[in-house]
Formats: sequence, structure tokens, C-alpha cells
Amino acid sequence: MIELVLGDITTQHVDVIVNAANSSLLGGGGVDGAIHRKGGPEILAACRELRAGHYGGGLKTGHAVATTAGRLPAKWVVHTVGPVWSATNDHSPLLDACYRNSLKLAADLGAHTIAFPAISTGIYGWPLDSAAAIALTAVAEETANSPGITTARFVLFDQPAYDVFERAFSRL
Ligand code: AR6
Repeated sequence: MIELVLGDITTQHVDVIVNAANSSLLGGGGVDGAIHRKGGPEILAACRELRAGHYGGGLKTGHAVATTAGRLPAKWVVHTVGPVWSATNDHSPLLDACYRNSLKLAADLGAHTIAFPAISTGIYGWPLDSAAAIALTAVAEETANSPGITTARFVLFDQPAYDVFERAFSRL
């Protein structure tokens, strides 16, 4: 049910691709930039509509919202906002919430397969070891409660990230 792959999330053939967005929902660097670049302008247009409606103040950290996946080989992009790493404040519950809320939303959409990046581990600076443990625990627990979800895939962008996730997975 949980898979780890080394690769680029924008090429994954799954129902839902999760985006590590920011609260503006209007794009950024990292995986967010790649999703908007490959998915085309339909995704940004859908995000602008969200900002013009219910999400006028942006998307809160730990929350999730869905849009079209545009030209990506997925049905939806679920955008979630990870917490910025802090050595002094523990924002783990927010990182945990990103995974759980994204999975719940995917299940509500009727998705069966979902792919996640390692949320917050790039520009937001979360240490990989800690992020992997939080991510895998949240997804393992939440998928157990989501019978419609058959595959939850973590797409790790480089070998060091893949290795850290693999070690954390074997400890689960
Ligand atoms: N496929 C899979 N993983 C990727 C890809 C890709 N195409 N590209 C990068 N990663 P980041 P964050 C990995 O920085 O830390 C954006 O500007 C990357 O190696 O994308 O949550 C947003 O708009 C890292 O392991 O997201 C926000 O402002 C992981 O994805 C901010 O960055 C997450 O890195 C969010 O920062």
C-alpha cells in the first residue's frame, strides 16, 4: 500500500499528486514550481479562483485543497502547506496534518492512488530523518482508515532522501 520511489512527482500516473505549496497558492520553487510548470496554466487559474473565493486569506499551514492537475498525468493536485522547520518550536503536528488532510481530501474525491513529495524538506528546511518518520507514520495510520486508497506513494527526488525514507520505513 505504501511505496517509495526515486523520481519526479510530476511524471507519476496516480489519481492525486500532492503539492508542497505555500499559503499564497500562487506558485513557488521546488516541487511547487515543477508542478505548475509541467501542469500548465490551468492549475494556476484554479488556484487564483480559490484565492478569489473561500481562500481569500490563503491556505493555512497543515490544510489541503484540490485543483485540476492540468496537463499532468493525474486527475487532481492536492495543495498543502507544510510548516517551516524551527529548531525552537515543534511544528510536527502541522506536518502530520498535511499528510492526513491530503489523504482525507483524496479519499473524498474518490481517488485510489496518491503520490506525495517529502513535504517541508526543501526550501522549508525540515530535517529528512524527522520528516520521513512523521510522513510515514501519518500516511500508514491514515490509509488504514481509508479503504478507497489502494496506493500511497512517496516520490523522493534524490538518492539521499530515498535512503532516509527507506530506513524510516523499515523502522515502522
Ligand atoms: N518531484 C519530487 N520531489 C521534488 C521535486 C519533484 N519534481 N522537486 C523538488 N522535490 P520543496 P518545501 C523535493 O522546496 O520544503 C516552494 O517555493 C525536494 O528535494 O519543494 O515544502 C513552495 O511554494 C524536497 O525534498 O518544498 C513553498 O514556498 C521536497 O521535494 C516552499 O517551496 C520538498 O521541497 C515549500 O517548501
